[in-house]
Amino acid sequence: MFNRRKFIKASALSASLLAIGKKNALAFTVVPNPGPPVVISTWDFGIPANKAAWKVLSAGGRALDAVEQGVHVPEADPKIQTVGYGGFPDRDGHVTLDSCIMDEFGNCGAVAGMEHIIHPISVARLVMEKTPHVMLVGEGALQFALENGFKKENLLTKESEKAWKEWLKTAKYEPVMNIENKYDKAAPRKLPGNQYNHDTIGMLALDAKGNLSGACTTSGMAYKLHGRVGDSPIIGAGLYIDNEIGGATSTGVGEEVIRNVGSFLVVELMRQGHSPEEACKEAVMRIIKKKPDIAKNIQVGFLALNKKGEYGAYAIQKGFSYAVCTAQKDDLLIDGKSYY
Ligand code: SD4
Repeated sequence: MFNRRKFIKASALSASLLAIGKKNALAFTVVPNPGPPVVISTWDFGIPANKAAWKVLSAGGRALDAVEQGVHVPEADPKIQTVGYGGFPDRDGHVTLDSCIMDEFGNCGAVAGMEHIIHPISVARLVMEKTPHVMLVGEGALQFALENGFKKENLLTKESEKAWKEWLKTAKYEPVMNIENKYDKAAPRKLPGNQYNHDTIGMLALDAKGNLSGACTTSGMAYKLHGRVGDSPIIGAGLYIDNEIGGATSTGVGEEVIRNVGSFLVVELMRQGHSPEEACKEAVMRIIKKKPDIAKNIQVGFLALNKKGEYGAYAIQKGFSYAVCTAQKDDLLIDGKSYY
């Protein structure tokens, strides 16, 4: 039977979805198949990261090695305050890192809330290769890393400590979007005192043999509650690879990605025949549909690469960038437009 109240509610929802969709949500390119090898990764810092991955891929190396080497670049860069060394700490001043990795056989490994190790992605890989488990957290992850020869380091740089102390004056927790997008003049990337941000590197690679792997690594949301874990180390949320179909990764407010099992969803949508971009768009629209009021004020972006080497992305808000490296080009795409 026709239910007027339901109809009005549905119309209001569609109107608000449309409003968010029209104003902000963005499609990022339908990409012709460049063929393998291909590596793509989130945000501007994906450019140097892709270069490191490309060294492995262009030499005929394995996608798994490429993504590990690739994300090592932002993990070790203290100027990138959202990944690895130099990452913003949590509310209590601890730099806690979340990472995961997945290979062409469906093997995966992850660490969450781990302190003191510059390359959490390599610890995640070791969890995958040397243990029967998928994820280690906190103290246990650190213990495992140290037992396996990783060095204990102080990851809190002077700059991030200064920003944290500045933040403590008001201690207002409010994620702000897209600060890594430094090439896009329109993007609201320069934050007052660099106080809040949330930019992860998610990387997907297809090697010359046609195999896929992915990595995702972050210091998570700046000034998060101690113990908070986002989507980035969670297989299916921050990263998913199915070597028959493709891979996906995410960036942005992890809670919404976890609630929608975002990266798994994107891969499953590609399995149903959607292009990488369409699949990312549908995953974004589900987030918007479920929580239109929250979606207005947050960023979530998905990036996907299929088995043929086609790639695409979609984000709730403007300003999402991703880097692409193939034999034909090295590019940065900002809101679907090539920067170079
Ligand atoms: C998180 N998704 O911890 C991560 C943070 C981030 O772009 O991406 N940012 O929720």
